[in-house]
Amino acid sequence: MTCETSIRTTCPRDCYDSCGIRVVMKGRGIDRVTGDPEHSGNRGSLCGKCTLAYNGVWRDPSVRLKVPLRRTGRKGEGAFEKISWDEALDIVAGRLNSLIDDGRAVDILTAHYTGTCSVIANQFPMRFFNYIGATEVEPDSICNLSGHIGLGYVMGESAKGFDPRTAKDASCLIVWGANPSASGPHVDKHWLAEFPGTLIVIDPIRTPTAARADIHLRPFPGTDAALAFGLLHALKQIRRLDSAFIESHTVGFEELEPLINEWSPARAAAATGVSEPEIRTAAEAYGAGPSMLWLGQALCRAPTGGNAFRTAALLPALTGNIGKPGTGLNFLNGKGPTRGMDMGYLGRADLRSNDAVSISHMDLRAHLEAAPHDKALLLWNINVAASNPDQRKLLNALQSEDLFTVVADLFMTDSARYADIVLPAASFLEFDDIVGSYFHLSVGPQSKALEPVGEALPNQEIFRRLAAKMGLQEPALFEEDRAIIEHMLEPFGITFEELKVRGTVYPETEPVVLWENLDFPTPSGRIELASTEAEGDGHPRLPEPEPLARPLPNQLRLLTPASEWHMNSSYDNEPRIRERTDPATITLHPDDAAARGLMEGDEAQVSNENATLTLTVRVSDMTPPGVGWAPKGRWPGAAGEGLNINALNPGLRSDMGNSTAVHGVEVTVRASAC
Ligand SMILES: Nc1nc2c(c(=O)[nH]1)N[C@H]1C(S)=C(S)[C@@H](COP(=O)(O)OP(=O)(O)OC[C@H]3O[C@@H](n4cnc5c(=O)[nH]c(N)nc54)[C@H](O)[C@@H]3O)O[C@H]1N2
Ligand SMILES: Nc1nc2c(c(=O)[nH]1)N[C@H]1C(S)=C(S)[C@@H](COP(=O)(O)OP(=O)(O)OC[C@H]3O[C@@H](n4cnc5c(=O)[nH]c(N)nc54)[C@H](O)[C@@H]3O)O[C@H]1N2
Ligand code: SF4
Ligand SMILES: [Mo]
Repeated sequence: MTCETSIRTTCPRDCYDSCGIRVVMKGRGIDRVTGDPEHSGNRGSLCGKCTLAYNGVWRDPSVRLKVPLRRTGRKGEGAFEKISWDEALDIVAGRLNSLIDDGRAVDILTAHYTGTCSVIANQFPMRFFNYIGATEVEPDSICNLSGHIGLGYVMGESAKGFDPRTAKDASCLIVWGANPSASGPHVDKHWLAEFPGTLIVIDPIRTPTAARADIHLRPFPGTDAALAFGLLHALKQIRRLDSAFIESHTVGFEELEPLINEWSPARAAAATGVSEPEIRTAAEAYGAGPSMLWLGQALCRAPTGGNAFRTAALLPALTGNIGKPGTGLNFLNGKGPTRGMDMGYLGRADLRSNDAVSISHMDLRAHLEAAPHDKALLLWNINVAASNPDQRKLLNALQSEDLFTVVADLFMTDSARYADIVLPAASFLEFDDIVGSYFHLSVGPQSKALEPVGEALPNQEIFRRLAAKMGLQEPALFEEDRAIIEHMLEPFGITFEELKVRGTVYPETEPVVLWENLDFPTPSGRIELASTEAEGDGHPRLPEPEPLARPLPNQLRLLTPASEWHMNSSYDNEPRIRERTDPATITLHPDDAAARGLMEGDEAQVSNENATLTLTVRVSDMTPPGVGWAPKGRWPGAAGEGLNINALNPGLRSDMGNSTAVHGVEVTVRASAC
């Protein structure tokens, strides 16, 4: 009989939950990957998608990339031959060295994001790219950069939120533009379900999270700032603005106040579609306090997303809901700002000898099309062919024979099909690392449970070997994982061996009150309601209430947020997930469906000037009139058109940081011809 043993590890996906995982071993192999019953966040379960993927394609050698590959056919065709690591790295090193020798290091582009969020595999390769002086495609520009910038103007810091454990002290929580029922299912199932006070969800869609709320406000997408001003007006009327806090800890109230006065709840109701009584009820609940505010990542993915963040942050700032138990706001909890981890050590920006250059994901396609055409593009932890806007043109740009593309991934993704060289990456079950949650203030081990499949290597090892092939001498490029892990754990006084035994730990055992000292790293040292810094960057001095224009009649705003069954585009190649998610759908309000003669199950043509997709219609009032809902995450190559929902996004930019405004996309929907 073979005895079962188990290994504790942590899920490193880009997810609010950061679940504790128990890998049950039988002999030397994995029997099953399950949730860690002792983890306070997930309490023994994993989400459906990870349960299927980690016990499916992620461990299936017949699906994983196992050896380096060299392209033999046309780009995009998917024809490759096996080569050795030596050959593959020789080819890549040769191309990169020749660009560097010609003084063209900036024509080496690195695009990466959160395929894995374990700290070394997520950041260490940037040592290599910093050292050689490559151009970085700004990672957050595909996700939430506008939110970071907008919130930064107000608070001076965007990656320091509330400690979810202080929820026990709160009487009200607003979840604004987040849908944890999909994006953080255990936060939703446990933390939110157990929230002791009034839960307000602000989301145009009646998500499962919104359906459970005490109050669900449904502003039309892009009208959040008007709603925030209406709430502030109502709070002022019921004398819930905290004059003493405003006086001591903020600047600019006298400039802001006239705008608040102008935006009565009635005016905000007309602009947003949320009724005046709903605005007043929500203001009363939030104003009673202590109150918390969760700013979801979708809130900043609108053309006015940076402004929406600035405006929403006025709620805690003007009601004094900050720096006390049960208060505060949370966008993301950065591991550096909230746990003292030395994140800069991983990527070592100081190794650069040239000025850092970066471009936005919104400009990637145009940048590839522009001369010189013989650039090098290295993609790791990312699947641009599925996730980026301007999909048709991007795929076209990736087809250029002049471009030299290298993709490191676990799977033959659509992006990998366009690569000249494909490198097999090891999964989180196959190497040690550290995972820090971006919601909870916890840190967990990523523990190696088995040898990498085939010849796959962790990201960090791929770039160590490439640096060696290129003849680079800088010792930092070769630092071993164990030394890095020790360095990263220094603030916690715990060894990696201890962390693996204990599983997820909270460096601070008691709930932390973030911003307790009320010292804000803004230019004034106070919360900036009016911002000279924003003005200097070309933005309005004050947050603006004006809503985004509604779509033209006959058009719908398209929302494409997180799906319950996908992790961005990861997992679309898991057959049991496909079964649950096929066909690709768009959900329409009954009135919008009826106006187009569409019924449940019909095929519709969803189009704009960029593309036309065929999607199956779902009819439900979970979607408000004027909005279509079609979650992200499908592989373009899996659809008949070879495109996914991102073919409909021309690369819309938000108001700040040249960052994505994917939720500003507009489409027409009509019945497919019989
Ligand atoms: N329409 C629409 N588009 C969106 C969004 C939206 O809301 N709507 N959201 C945007 C957002 S928020 C984001 S963050 C981006 C995300 O977009 P991406 O960063 O492209 O995320 P994924 O599609 O999950 O691709 C990550 C890839 O990393 C691979 N991977 C996993 N682990 C490893 C590893 O250890 N090493 C390597 N080398 N690879 C690994 C996975 O197999 C996967 O192919 O998409 C954006 N695109
Ligand atoms: N299952 C799963 N989990 C994920 C991901 C995934 O793809 N799948 N992706 C991960 C990543 S990269 C990220 S960034 C996070 C994102 O996770 P969240 O922060 O939850 O953000 P989204 O899922 O993009 O959207 C959340 C909600 O915002 C609403 N929304 C859209 N536009 C607006 C608006 O203008 N105003 C308001 N008030 N609401 C709006 C949408 O209807 C949606 O229900 O999730 C992470 N977790
Ligand atoms: S993706 Fe999120 S919910 Fe699923 S196992 Fe990982 S951390 Fe948990
Ligand atoms: Mo994201």
